[in-house]
Amino acid sequence: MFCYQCQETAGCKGCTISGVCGKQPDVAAMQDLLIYVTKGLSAAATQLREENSSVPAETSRMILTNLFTTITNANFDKEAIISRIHETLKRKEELLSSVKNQDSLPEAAFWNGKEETFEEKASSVGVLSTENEDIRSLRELITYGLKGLAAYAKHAAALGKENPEINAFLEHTLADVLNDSLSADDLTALALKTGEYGVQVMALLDEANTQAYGNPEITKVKISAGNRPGILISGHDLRDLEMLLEQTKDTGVDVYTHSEMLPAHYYPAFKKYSHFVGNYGNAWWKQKEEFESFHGPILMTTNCIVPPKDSYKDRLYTTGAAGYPGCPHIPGGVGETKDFSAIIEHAKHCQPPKSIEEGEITGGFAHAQVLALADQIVEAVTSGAIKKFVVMAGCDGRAASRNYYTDFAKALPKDAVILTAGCAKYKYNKLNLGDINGIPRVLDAGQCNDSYSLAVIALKLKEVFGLDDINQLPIIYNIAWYEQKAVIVLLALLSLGVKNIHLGPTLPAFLSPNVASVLTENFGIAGIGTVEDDMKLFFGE
Ligand code: FS2
Ligand code: SF4
Repeated sequence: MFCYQCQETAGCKGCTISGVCGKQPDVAAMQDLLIYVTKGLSAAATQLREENSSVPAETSRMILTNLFTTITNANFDKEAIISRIHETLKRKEELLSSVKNQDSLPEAAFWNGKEETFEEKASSVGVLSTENEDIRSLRELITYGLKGLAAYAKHAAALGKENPEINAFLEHTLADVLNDSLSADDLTALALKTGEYGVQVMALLDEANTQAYGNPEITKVKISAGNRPGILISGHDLRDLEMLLEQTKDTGVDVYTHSEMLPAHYYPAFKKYSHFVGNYGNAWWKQKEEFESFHGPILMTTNCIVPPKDSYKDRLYTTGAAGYPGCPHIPGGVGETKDFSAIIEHAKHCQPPKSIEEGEITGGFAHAQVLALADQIVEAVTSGAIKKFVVMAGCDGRAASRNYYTDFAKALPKDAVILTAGCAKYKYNKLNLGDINGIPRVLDAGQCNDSYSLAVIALKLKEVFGLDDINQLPIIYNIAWYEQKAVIVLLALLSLGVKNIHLGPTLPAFLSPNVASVLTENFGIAGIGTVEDDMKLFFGE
C-alpha cells in the first residue's frame, strides 16, 4: 500500500505497511481501486455532458459518496468498498452505452473486471502509478481537494441542496487527473480552480444548513453528562442528527454531540429538543477513552473513526459514507428517512454516560452572528482593544506536536482574538481565554466547512474598513490540518486571495519540493515554528 493523504502519514512520507489511521493494506487497495473506477465513471459522465446528454443525479451522488468513503478514517469496511466498486462499474457501463464518441476516454472508463482481479488491478492504479513526483503531487492535491469538496456536497445534498454545476466540475476535474497531456502548470491552475469550487460548495452547504436549521447564534453548550441513557452522535451530518432527535423524542434517551457535531447546538432548530443535552468529550482522536466511558451507543455519521476497542465496538454504528467491519451500518440515501430504532433500543439498555467534564463552552459565531456584532467588533478594532484576529481553524489530531496550538493560544497577546472552525478548536476551547469588551477571545464558527463563515467575516471586515486587499486586514492564518476536507478549505482560501497561511503541525507529505516551492512563492504558504519564534514572527514579541 501507499497512502500519504493525511497529516499523520507514517514518517511524514507515506504509510506503506499499514495506516497510522488503522487502514490495512487490503482496504487501502480497494480504496485505490474505488477512486480509479470513480475516475472512469466521472470521465464517462463528463463525455456525456459534452455530447449534451444529461447525467442522472444519482450518478453524481454515487461519485460524491465514493470520494467521501475514501477520506481518512471514514470507512474501514472492505466489503462495503468492494460493493461500491461493483455498483460503480455497473453504473459506468450503463453510461458508457450512451456515449457516442468514446475515443478520448481514458482507460479507466473502459476497465471492468471480476472481483478476483480487483487486487491485482488496484496494485497498478494507486498514487505511485504516476511516476513524475510533481505531477503526482498535483494530481493528489487535486484529488484530495475533490474528496473534501465531495464530502461537503454530500452534506448539502442530504438537505436537498444540489448544484449540478459543482458536480459537473468535480467529475470533469476528477477525469482530468488521469489526463496525461496536462502539464504541471495546467494542474496547478486546476488545483486553484478546485479551490474556487470549494468556496461555492461551502456556500452551498452553509445555505443548506441555515435554511434548514436557522443561523447559528451564541450558545452555551453543557459538557457534563446527565443521568439518563444517551446516544452519542459524531461526524458532520446535521440531517442525520435531525432524524435522530426526532426519533428519540419521548423515548427516555438523551442525545449528545461528539467532536465535529458540537456546533449543531448553535442552530436554533435543534434547541427545541429538550433531550439534546450537550457535548460529550473532545476531538475525534480521544474517542477510545471517551466512547468507553460514554456507556451508550455511538453513531458515526462521517469520519473520523478510530478503530474501536472491543469494550465498545458492539455500541458503534455507522451511516452514510462511514463504515467499520462488524459494526452495524444504518442505510438511507438522499430524501430517505433513516431508521435509527435499533440504536435507540440499544441505548435504553445502557448505563447513563459517566461525566468526564463539568461546565459549558460557548460557540455560535458563524457569519450572521458575527455580522450582528459587527459594530461592537469594529469599535474594538478601531479603539485598539482588538489588535489581531488569528484564524486557527482546521483539524485536531493525536500528534504530540499539536500541543503547539494549545501553547500558541495561551501565549497570544491578550488583545488577539481566535477565529476558529473545525475540530482544531478542542486544543483551546476549554482554556477560558476570557473576552475583550464582551467579545469572547475564541469565536467558534462551527464545523470545518464553516471556515466559509470565517472567509465571509474577513471579506465583510475588508469592506467595512475600506481595504483593497483581504491581506491588509489584521488577520493571521495559523491553520491545523489532518484530512482532505482541510485540503479543500486551504484551496478555497487560496482562491479567495488569502496569503501567508501557516499550515501545521507539518506540511503535507503529498507536496513535492517543487510544488511546495510554488505554493510558498505565490501564496506565502509556510509551516509553523516554535511558539516562541512564531510569537516573534506574528507579533514581534
Ligand atoms: Fe476533525 Fe475529522 Fe471536520 Fe476533519 S473530526 S479531522 O473530519 O472534517 O475536522
Ligand atoms: Fe496513512 Fe493517513 Fe493514509 Fe491512513 S489516511 S493510511 S494514516 S496517510
